[in-house]
Amino acid sequence: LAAFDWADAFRLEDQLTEEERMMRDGARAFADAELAPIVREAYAGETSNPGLFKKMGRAGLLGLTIPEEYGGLGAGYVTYGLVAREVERIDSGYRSMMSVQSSLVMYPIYAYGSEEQRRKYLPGLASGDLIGCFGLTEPDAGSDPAGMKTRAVKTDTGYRLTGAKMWISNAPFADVFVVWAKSEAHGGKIRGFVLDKGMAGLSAPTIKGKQSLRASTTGEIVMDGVDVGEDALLPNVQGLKGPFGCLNRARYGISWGVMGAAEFCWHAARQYGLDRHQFGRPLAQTQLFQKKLADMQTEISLGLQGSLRVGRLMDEGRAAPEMISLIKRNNCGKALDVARLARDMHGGNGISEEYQVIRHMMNLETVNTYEGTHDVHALILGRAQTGLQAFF
Ligand code: TGC
Ligand code: FAD
Repeated sequence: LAAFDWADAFRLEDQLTEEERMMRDGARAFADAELAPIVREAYAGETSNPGLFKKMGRAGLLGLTIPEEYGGLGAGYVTYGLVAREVERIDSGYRSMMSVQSSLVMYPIYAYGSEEQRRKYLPGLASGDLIGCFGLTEPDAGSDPAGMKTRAVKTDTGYRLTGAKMWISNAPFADVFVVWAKSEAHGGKIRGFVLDKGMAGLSAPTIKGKQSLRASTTGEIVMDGVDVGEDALLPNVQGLKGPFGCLNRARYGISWGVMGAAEFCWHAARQYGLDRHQFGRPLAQTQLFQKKLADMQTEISLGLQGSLRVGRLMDEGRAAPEMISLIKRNNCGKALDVARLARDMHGGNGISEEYQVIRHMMNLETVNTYEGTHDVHALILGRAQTGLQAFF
């Protein structure tokens, strides 16, 4: 009979290539050395260090799937997912910093940009010398980005952008802003623009007071008549499929990432139950405690297996967006359940930052909401199986 590894129930390890394992181990070493020691202070102080981007860049974690000629590694989507899992094992905010840069800034410049735009931005974004952000959400358009108000009006030399974006990761310290606006010159269709820090009329105030994802900096993007040249337009896409093409990749990465956060919480709860005695025996020797551990193990094992399958299909060019909705929704929801259980299993200690499970729990509230809420992904899946649109 085969041995059972409680921490790797379906032998995920055996399903990875040597190269994927190597990249994963590198990301874990980076996360342990550079992120774990600073996360508690960063979270408590609601600060994130922009210098981390250079460290991530040096470790090869930015733009993993972008070809080497533009500074990336040309790696596959399974590798990308494995790296997200290791970074989010430490904190969802750090994974957020990384995935915005890779999937939401580098990917659209690579996939929809001109050759000049690729050469201008991608190497600096891959090394972390440049920091990027992605502006889709607005104060009055979140789940329904088609309702955006930001406008691009044609001028003699290019476009003038006016509008405001809300809840934008990395915006306050970003050098490069990928923003989406309705362009009158293109029949009101949504188009992507790449803006540079320092342009007249462009600002990015910080949103303070977040009780979740505090180690990642979030801001607004205010565009008060920002004049850009024709060369700021991403020429090769129009319509909502532009931003959604980026979201597919980021949502997929999140499905792996949240499993990393959930694994941290599960392992912490197991160890706590082994160490702590009540009623003369370890908590882990009670039936209720073991049932909770079994639920955690089950959901995480199934979630990882689902992400691996979708990752392989992405690498083969056979993944449908609905598959990504399924794993983003389910893995976020289950990770949140696991974190809440782990918080409970730590008793009073569970609310202390020292044990870290409550930080993951708070973070996962954001991750369950951004990149399409749990319910919005349910509606995407509902539409796919009934053919009926239930958004409005
Ligand atoms: P709908 O009519 O469904 O589609 C409009 C056009 O878009 C195309 N499309 C897609 N293309 C590629 N991939 C996908 N996943 C796509 N989904 C739709 C579609 O084919 C169509 O193309 P065309 O050529 O026919 O025009 O659009 P809708 O307006 O009905 O949208 C409905 C809905 C709810 C599915 C969608 O709007 C949605 O997903 N809402 C959620 C919004 C969201 O996810 N926002 C994320 C903001 S970014 C963020 O949160 C970053 S946080 C990152 C971090 O910090 O880590
Ligand atoms: P709403 O759309 O107003 O939703 C509120 C509630 O209503 C939710 O429960 C939702 O599920 C529900 N709901 C909405 N529509 C329906 C419907 N048709 N039927 C039933 N229920 C519905 N955006 C970016 O563009 N770039 C970023 O970098 C970025 N980073 C973020 C970082 C953080 C920390 C946070 C919190 C958000 C970030 N976002 C970013 C925004 C994020 O994508 C949105 O918050 C998210 O898409 C939800 O939009 P909303 O907040 O406007 O909520």
